[in-house]
Amino acid sequence: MSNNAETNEADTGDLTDGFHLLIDALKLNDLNTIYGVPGIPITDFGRMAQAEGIRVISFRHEQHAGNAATIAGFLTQKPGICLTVSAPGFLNGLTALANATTNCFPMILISGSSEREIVDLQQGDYEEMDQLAIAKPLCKAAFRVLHAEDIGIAVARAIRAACSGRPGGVYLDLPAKLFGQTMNVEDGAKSLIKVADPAPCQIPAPEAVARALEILGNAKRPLIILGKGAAYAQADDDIRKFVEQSGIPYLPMSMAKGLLPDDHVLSAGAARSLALKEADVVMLIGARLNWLLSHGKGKSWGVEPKKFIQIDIEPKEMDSNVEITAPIVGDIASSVAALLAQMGDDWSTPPAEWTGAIRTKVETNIERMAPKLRNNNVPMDYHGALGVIKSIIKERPDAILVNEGANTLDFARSIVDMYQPRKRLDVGTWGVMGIGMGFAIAAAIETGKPVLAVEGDSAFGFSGMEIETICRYNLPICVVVFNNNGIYRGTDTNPSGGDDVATTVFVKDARYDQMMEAFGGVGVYATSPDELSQAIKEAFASGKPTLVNAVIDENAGTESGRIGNLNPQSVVKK
Ligand code: ADP
Ligand code: TZD
Ligand code: MG
Repeated sequence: MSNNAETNEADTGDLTDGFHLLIDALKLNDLNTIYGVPGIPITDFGRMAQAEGIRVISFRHEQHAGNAATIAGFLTQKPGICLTVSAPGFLNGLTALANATTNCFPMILISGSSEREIVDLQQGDYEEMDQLAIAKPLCKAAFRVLHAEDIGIAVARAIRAACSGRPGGVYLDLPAKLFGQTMNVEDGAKSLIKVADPAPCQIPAPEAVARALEILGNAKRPLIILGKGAAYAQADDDIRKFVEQSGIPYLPMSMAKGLLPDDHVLSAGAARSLALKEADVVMLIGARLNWLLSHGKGKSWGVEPKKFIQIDIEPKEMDSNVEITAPIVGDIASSVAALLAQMGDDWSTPPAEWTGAIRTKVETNIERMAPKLRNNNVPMDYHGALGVIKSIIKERPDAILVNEGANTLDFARSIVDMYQPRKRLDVGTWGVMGIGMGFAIAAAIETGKPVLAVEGDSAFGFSGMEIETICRYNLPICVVVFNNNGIYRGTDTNPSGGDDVATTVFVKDARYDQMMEAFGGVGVYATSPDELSQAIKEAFASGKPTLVNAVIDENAGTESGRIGNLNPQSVVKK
């Protein structure tokens, strides 16, 4: 303990401690919700935080609390806070911390830890682990606080690290002893920091903007790709204005859907292959040229060389996969505003031949898909079931759609139109299963909007126990489990002919709806599109926690959904 934190007994009336300094530091920075799991040494901290008006949402497993914090960060631009106990709880939270960093979402994992002296001498403390060292490679920054007087600084640094530049995960290590350290109240208050401007604008260089406009203006077949960085930036009006004034067709990445409505006349969503293949200039706004865009090269990008323009706050992102002819390093809000300001009245929209070709393709593809989406097959296929979800989101564009699975994800992404920004939350950059219930819970808590979680039966299983959390907090969440009896399909057989079932299949006709009923929620067993539609509508109307077990034809899916090509192939013939 430092001198400042040392106090004598006579002062007890005017004392504060580590518990309260942390609560005050969070509140001072408008961080009013904590997602976590209680236990030594943070149980009392959770209680005190609740007593002091912070909303503390207790989960059944830290990974889901961490996922909730992560998506809260995406939705609000404030770091989501996840609170875990030492070693095993901390480790359970790490996947979410790493996922936050990978997806560029601001999040702070705060974990209690064991006593430094014992950990460092490896003397076998309760839940001993050198957590700081383990967290470091998985986040943007990691800090340990040893003195109560440093809590204010540590929280400020954590916020800045999470939100500024490219956002990401931050780890804050709080050894048990810290919480009980005392300090004079006034000195304590003075030690806290209200972070001014946690995500400072990064204004792009005017030359960079001019270079980009020059290339874009001379393009014959330009394309804009909007990524989840653009959705995160909350520059919705300017992004829409820029797309519309430029007259350039755009493709939204998964979580950028709805930034402009998917039925917008410039949306190339339903002509993705054509747009990527044929474009001569591609402008990326908050989207990386990673695996989700085939690294900007190869078959899906056509034969003709392209020029790339990229807006990103992270300078090192430029040229990471292919040459970026016109990098615009800056925050998206400032960069798009600068583009609009420099575009000028003489801007000429792209040749009608290009926009017309895309439009025609979009219309043909939508027309071709329409009858499939209206099919009434029982058991349902993905199209029949998602046709229902598509209509429901059209009626309730303010609802938030959470989505994970393989076929369940890929079909939903292309079939279900989104109309408002940040309404589609999914597996993100990693394609990670298990985000479902954590994302759904945070979406409901942070926005107060109805949430529809469309989940593969495997995907749901990763976070399924959190439906108890949903019921406990009585959240307006409707979970729809696309139950095809397994991973990708329910039809695989054991190649050895042995008694064990195949590795990808589950118990047949499992009743996930009955799980929800076990916790007092509404469970519905739906076999037809009509039943599915009615169940979701009732859930939205009542706001009650609901789980619809949607029976999907176990033959309907394909291996790995749309990314089966990523599976390695064995050369051994057996
Ligand atoms: P998607 O998966 O939708 O293609 P990515 O996660 O690959 O999107 O890319 C998001 C990009 O957005 C990241 O490179 C990140 O640095 C960038 N980014 C995030 N927020 C901002 C912002 N406010 N301004 C500029 N770039 C941002
Ligand atoms: N574990 C984690 C954490 N993330 C993963 N992505 C996987 C495993 C592998 N995986 C996928 O990529 S999709 C998926 C797994 C297990 C589940 C697909 O089955 P589903 O969806 O039931 O959710 P469909 O509709 O049956 O295809
Ligand atoms: Mg499945």
